Amino acid sequence: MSNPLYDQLFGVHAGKTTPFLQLEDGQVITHSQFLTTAAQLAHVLVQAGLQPGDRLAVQVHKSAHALALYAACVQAGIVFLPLNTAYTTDELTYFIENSGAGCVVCDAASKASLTPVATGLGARLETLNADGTGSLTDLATAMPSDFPTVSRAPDDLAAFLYTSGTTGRSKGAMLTQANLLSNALTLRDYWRFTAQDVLLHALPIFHTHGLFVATNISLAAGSSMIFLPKFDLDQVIRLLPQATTMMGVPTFYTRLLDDPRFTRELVAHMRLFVSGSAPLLADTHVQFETRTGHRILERYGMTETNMNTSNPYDGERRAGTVGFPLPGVELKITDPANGETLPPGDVGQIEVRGPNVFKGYWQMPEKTAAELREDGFFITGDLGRVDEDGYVHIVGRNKDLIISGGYNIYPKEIELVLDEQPGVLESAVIGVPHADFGETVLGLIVPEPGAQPDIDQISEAARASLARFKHPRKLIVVDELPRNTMGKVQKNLLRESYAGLFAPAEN
Ligand code: MCA
Ligand code: AMP
Repeated sequence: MSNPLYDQLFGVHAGKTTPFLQLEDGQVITHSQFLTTAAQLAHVLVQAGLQPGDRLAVQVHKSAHALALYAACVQAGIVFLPLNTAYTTDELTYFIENSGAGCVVCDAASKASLTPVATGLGARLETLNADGTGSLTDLATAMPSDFPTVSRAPDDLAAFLYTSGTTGRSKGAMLTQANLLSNALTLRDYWRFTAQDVLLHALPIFHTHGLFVATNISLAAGSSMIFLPKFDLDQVIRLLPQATTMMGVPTFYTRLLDDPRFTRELVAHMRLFVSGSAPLLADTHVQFETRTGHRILERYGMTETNMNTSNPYDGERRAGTVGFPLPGVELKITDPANGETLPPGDVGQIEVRGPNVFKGYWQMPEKTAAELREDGFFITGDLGRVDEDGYVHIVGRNKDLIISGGYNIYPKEIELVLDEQPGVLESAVIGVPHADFGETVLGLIVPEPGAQPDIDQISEAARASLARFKHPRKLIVVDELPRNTMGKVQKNLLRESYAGLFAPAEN
């Protein structure tokens, strides 16, 4: 009887008084203290009626307790479903309902708005605040500090992460114990993480990057983390001297480069900087090396697959590429029209297969079948090519997706909101280059004949239902949208027309 994910990431640290988390106020939480908190939380979840395989929806601020809740779920066999703290009540309602979560954990500030939602959907509601207080921890303090780990098979579900779709409906990506564990162990070895490492962790923990890549690798290696609530430039510069490694989205690196305090001396001792979630401009890569002497290691992954490729640790980290398929991961470039493998060097859709690839979308068999082939290859929706040296280049997307500061935004979801507004005939949402976020959201609105849409009212409607990071940075009224002969809106033309709108710095 075993629980591979718990045993190998968490259980291995039982009884260790080695530091695991260093918080912004300097407080250190040892592995053993962390596991005790997790065990107590696992008791609370079980007493709340959650059984192995049930979902726990969690929208809380980043904290040591929030991370312990993930460990508690793994230990109790409960499926962990973390949610972006920026999501509105409308967005949360969908996730809670779609996942059938048996319990919801939120910040006390959201309790009033989420209580009717949880009650209506038959889910229990508990609170957990950024400082570790809340009804959940009140219950946990009285619980035993040991929890009998629930047995799980490698194919059992460990987590759901929602990822939006081209139709505007989010899909719950089902990740198994084996998906998470295989990737953590592979990356630990590939990037040479050891117990001596200290990872500066400034990413959110509701996505793959901060939760599975950064945290799971640190756990697998026995490393410690400087665990910051968010990316705060001053704090990161203050704490980098205590770290050996950092992981971030490209915005982290461009913000650091924009600051004169970010010098070669500040990071001379660092072992590794990793970037992912969005394209790192070759220019940023070069600037970073010129400034610091370090070459950022860029890798490529997805919610559905964890990490697929990585630049090498020892070999050449090539700017503008995402490196090689990771050990155990197969990657091929295929013709989007028929799925046939293309000759080397050709541009096509990227497909991947391996132990990292998810089990499918929760209760969406058609969507699963459309993206996950029967032979196990997952169609990523990214367009790329493999060069003569084997490096993978991502050259575009075969999916209508905007990535802003590492957050994925699906235009369809925003268009659906804009289209509903008075005086709007139709809309198109595109991503345009942005110096800080890489891309940002632009909304183009075509009025109904004779109508004059109220832009302020439309912005307000978007604010009410969509998370802040999805809000169009600008809304522009246009007479019509360019269409091809099939009637499809030509977003590539729109992207070209508005490319200079936010004047990206030499992007
Ligand atoms: C914050 N805002 C944003 C974003 N973040 N708007 C657009 N895109 C964003 N990413 C809003 C804020 O709410 C604020 O609104 C305004 O923009 C400016 O906020 P600012 O203070 O500049 O932002 P910040 O709080 O410093 O956050 C920027 C950030 C953050 C540090 C880049 O977005 C971040 O940590 N991103 C990482 C996302 C991530 O982990 N992605 C991994 C996904 P207002 O002015 O109204 O207050 S996993 C994944 O993609 C795959 C699997 C992979 O390969 O890793
Ligand atoms: P998500 O759906 O949040 O998991 O985002 C996954 C998507 O992020 C991928 O399909 C890519 O389009 C993009 N992505 C992740 N890493 C990189 C990278 N290093 N370079 C370019 N795009 C990336």
